[in-house]
Amino acid sequence: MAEYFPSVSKIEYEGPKSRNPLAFKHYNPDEVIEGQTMRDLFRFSVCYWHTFRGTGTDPFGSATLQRPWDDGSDSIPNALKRVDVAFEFMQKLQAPFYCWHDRDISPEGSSLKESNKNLDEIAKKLKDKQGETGIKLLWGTANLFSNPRFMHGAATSCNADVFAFAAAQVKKAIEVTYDLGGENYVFWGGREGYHNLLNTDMKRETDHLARFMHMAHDHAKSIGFKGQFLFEPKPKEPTKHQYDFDAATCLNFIGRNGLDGIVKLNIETNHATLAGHSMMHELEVARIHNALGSIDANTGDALLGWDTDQFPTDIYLTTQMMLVILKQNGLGSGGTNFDAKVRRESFEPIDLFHAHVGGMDAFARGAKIAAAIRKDGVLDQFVSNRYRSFDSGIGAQIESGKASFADCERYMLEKGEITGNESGRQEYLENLINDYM
Ligand code: XLS
Ligand code: NI
Ligand code: NI
Repeated sequence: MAEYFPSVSKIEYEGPKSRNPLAFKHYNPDEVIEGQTMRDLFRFSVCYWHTFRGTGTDPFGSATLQRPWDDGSDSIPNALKRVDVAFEFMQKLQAPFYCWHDRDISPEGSSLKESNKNLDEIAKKLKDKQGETGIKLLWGTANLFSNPRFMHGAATSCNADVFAFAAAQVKKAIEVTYDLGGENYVFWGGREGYHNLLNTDMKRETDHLARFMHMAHDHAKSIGFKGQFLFEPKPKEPTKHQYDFDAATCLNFIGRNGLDGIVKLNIETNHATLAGHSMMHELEVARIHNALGSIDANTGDALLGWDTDQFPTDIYLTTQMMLVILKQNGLGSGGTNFDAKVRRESFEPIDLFHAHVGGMDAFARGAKIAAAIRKDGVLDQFVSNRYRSFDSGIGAQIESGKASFADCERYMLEKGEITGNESGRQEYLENLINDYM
């Protein structure tokens, strides 16, 4: 069989002293962190769209990326060949998972029927390759944003036909995800949002989105698909205002529409920062609501205001992320999916390896640092000590719901003035984290 990355052999762990750019310095799949192997902790995943369909186009220029195996066509033979490329890449990278949109893996046909047939044909090969290599599907999703029919949105389109088309497409994507043993199914809002309220019935649109998710869940149940549903927040792009703005907005939507326990969140770093949040904030919002399902690992650029989807290399960022993820003992059925693309100037196939190897190592280092911080317990102790006034007395009565406003008044009238305010020690704690870096 043809080899598509002939200059690369399997990427191995060589340890922190290695200077081999195509070796892991920190990601050691069998090394145990807080009771689980790095392999199980991260569940690294390669995304099909950026990695095997990215061309390097931007609004100002055409394709730059050299992909010698790809004839550029959206044909079945090309799609079949890409499957070989993808599995060779993932195997050499030691990535245990991958993800796709339906239209990344197979060409859209001239009718829904033909598109479904194409999808089946490619899925058959994906299934064979999964069996051959042991690589698994982390999640599937449907592309409900590229085709012009979705110009007004998909589930939130003003056109009921578009809703129906999207429903049919998601039905099929869930079925294929199920058939391939996918462990999750993702809903990212694509064009579910608006550009101008003057032409938009927001109430109707968001109600339709909720209906759509219930219909998806009903269908998943009816076929026996038990994978986790994940909602992926993003505040803007392509629309000015996306309905799945951030973790808190999505959780409100989930709770208000009876989707609690059905839908968790897939949190993406660059989307967090676009929403004006840190990734750590978004992860923590999801975690405390028992909704942190999976992550799309990438990073934005501090100086750019859009979704640049760069590979994560910032160890401070991955440390913060792993502090939250370790708190919930990993990502369950979720994983760490590199929803990231190489820059259009990084046009050689080998750059795909550099990008992923660096991202995996950045997470491994972040996890080691976070685990060391957690092991010493200084941070946790500081935080629990900071709230100790709620452990007894009036604080405990407030937390347990036993104290009324009148009780608080009685307490304060007797006491006269508060006691117990202490320094928040932010600078001390920031220095403390640096001591572990
Ligand atoms: C786009 C999103 C998308 C989802 C999957 O910004 O990140 O790639 O992850 O539809
Ligand atoms: Ni994403
Ligand atoms: Ni993104």
